[in-house]
Amino acid sequence: MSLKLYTNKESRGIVVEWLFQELNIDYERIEVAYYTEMKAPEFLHLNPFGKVPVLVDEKTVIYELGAICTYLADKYAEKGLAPSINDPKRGLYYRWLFMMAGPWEAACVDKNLGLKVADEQKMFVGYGSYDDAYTALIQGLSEAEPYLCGGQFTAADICVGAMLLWQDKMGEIQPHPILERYLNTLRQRESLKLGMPMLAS
Ligand SMILES: N[C@@H](CCC(=O)N[C@@H](CS)C(=O)NCC(=O)O)C(=O)O
Repeated sequence: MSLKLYTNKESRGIVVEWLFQELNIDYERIEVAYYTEMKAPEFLHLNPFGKVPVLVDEKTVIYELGAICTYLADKYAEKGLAPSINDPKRGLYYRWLFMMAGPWEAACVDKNLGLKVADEQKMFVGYGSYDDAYTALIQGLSEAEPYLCGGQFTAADICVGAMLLWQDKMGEIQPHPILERYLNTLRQRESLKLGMPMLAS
């Protein structure tokens, strides 16, 4: 089988499994143990960070969740999980994917670690402050109709949605009716129930 997903059932690799449900294609799933297999030389050769998920497509090795999802959505463009290359919605699609992997994740990790950004430091910090990132998130979600790129469900909904569903379940994100409306839309997708059942309810 040409597509191999190195993952762990308790990792963000489950997000790729949600995407695979939407794509409805076969892949080989390889479970990698934390601490041991993930830090072994053979695995570090694939991903020097020693983290999952990693997708291998023939000789191409892709790590970073956002990169994996974007790659798969484009490789199987006929499945409609990405706006086409000339569609202006592609800009929105990229904005969400990069925002989630960059400023949003950094803001949340720093918050969980108890790191506080002083007002005078905000200009050096890509996300400004957690409150700025949250405001941007809610403002963006208020424009979802019902998905991030309008009527088309895309890989951005999978990357963004999985993160937000997880944070909501863990009580790590301040509730908001706009957030709840978006998450409830995602919870109705059959692929979520199959790919990431723990986040479907
Ligand atoms: N930036 C990476 C982060 C990957 C990551 O943090 N993976 C965690 C699981 S969710 C991991 O493999 N941790 C194992 C370790 O650091 O030892 C991505 O988005 O793919």
